[in-house]
Amino acid sequence: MRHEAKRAGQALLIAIVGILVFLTTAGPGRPALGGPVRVLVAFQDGVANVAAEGTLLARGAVVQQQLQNTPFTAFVVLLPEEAIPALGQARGVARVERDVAVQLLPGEAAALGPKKPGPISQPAEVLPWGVNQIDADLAWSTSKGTGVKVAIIDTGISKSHPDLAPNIKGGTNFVAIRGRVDPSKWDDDNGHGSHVAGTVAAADNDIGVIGVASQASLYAVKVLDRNGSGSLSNVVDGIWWSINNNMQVINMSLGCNCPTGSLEQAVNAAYAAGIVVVAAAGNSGTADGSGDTVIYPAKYASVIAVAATNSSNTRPSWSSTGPAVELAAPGVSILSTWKGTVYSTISGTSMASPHVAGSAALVLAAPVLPQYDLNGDGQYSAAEVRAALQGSADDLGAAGRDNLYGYGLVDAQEATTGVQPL
Ligand SMILES: [Ca+2]
Ligand SMILES: [Ca+2]
Ligand SMILES: [Ca+2]
Ligand SMILES: [Ca+2]
Repeated sequence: MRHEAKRAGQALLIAIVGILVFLTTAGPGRPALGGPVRVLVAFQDGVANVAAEGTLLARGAVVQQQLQNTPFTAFVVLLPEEAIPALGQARGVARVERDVAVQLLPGEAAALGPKKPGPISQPAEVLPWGVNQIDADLAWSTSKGTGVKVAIIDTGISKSHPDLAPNIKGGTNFVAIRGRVDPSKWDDDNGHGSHVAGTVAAADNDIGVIGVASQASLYAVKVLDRNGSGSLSNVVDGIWWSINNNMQVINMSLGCNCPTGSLEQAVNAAYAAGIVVVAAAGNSGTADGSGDTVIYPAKYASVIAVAATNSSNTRPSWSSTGPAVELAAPGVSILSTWKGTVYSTISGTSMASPHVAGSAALVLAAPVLPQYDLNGDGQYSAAEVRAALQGSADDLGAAGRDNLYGYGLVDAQEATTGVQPL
């Protein structure tokens, strides 16, 4: 019922938005005044939709959409920038934040992938170098991540790809097409999300590639459009969807320089709910590796920030650095699945992150190792999976944890089996 009410309300509000004409006050030589900005308004627990909408309308906010998965009422609205502070003070309002753009990371645009459909016949299966480099293949006699639920918060996942289809178990969509959001339209129209999904869990058959966890269950959470663009509010809604749908691992190969309370709250809630949250550290590194260039959400303490390495276990100059970097994984010239039925080789920390997400899936489906079962209850919590990934990582660069590689190269074999490769 609540869901139906939300949808009906949304339809009405979209109609209202449709008849509005926004006046711009910008003129030659004058700064824009009073132009509406997109903001995410989260209400305190227990504030009902009707009360929330009344508060918004009274302050001139025009509702664009309602978040569908948050345990509290939240709307995306258009509002003059100068009205933000007053709305933030209104009764029942928890936070008001700019609904900034969230994107694929620089250098990972769709144009990098093949544009035409590939051949009908599929290529013979190969083991991608990155999957080999982290010794995932040496973990497979112990675990293939069977049935572990991994949410890919990205551009969708190709429904038709024969190397992904066996492991795709569901999905949802937050991207509007012609003003309408259809949750069933999570097919990938960009390619990036399918690439990430393939590194996590491309099937072990006789075609294409093999993912780190070839029997994990993939869930497409489409928050980025065909150009790789999306909004903070959709990422936040996607994280809450993942919590509500009992995901065990979240991969976010996306981000921005956008610290916001709503994003931090969502990833913290996911981690508290037992989800291993993994994200790309960013492609904003400096040549000498100086500076703190890790993006959000990777930068939050509840998220595993993953930097990139090449086949020589060295950081490419674009891989972001800083105290938040937790692990490193292959991110240069990574072969994986693409949209439609084809394959693509691309680079980025977006490609590194799913090597770690897949490794987390392997650990979650493996027998519990006493050295990582910190509280001795015979199960792995998200924090214990994290401890396993950190504790087994192979140190790179400066001795011990550092700002370029974190704890080092993720070691899927040792994290899963307890056996350190030779
Ligand atoms: Ca395959
Ligand atoms: Ca435990
Ligand atoms: Ca190791
Ligand atoms: Ca190190």
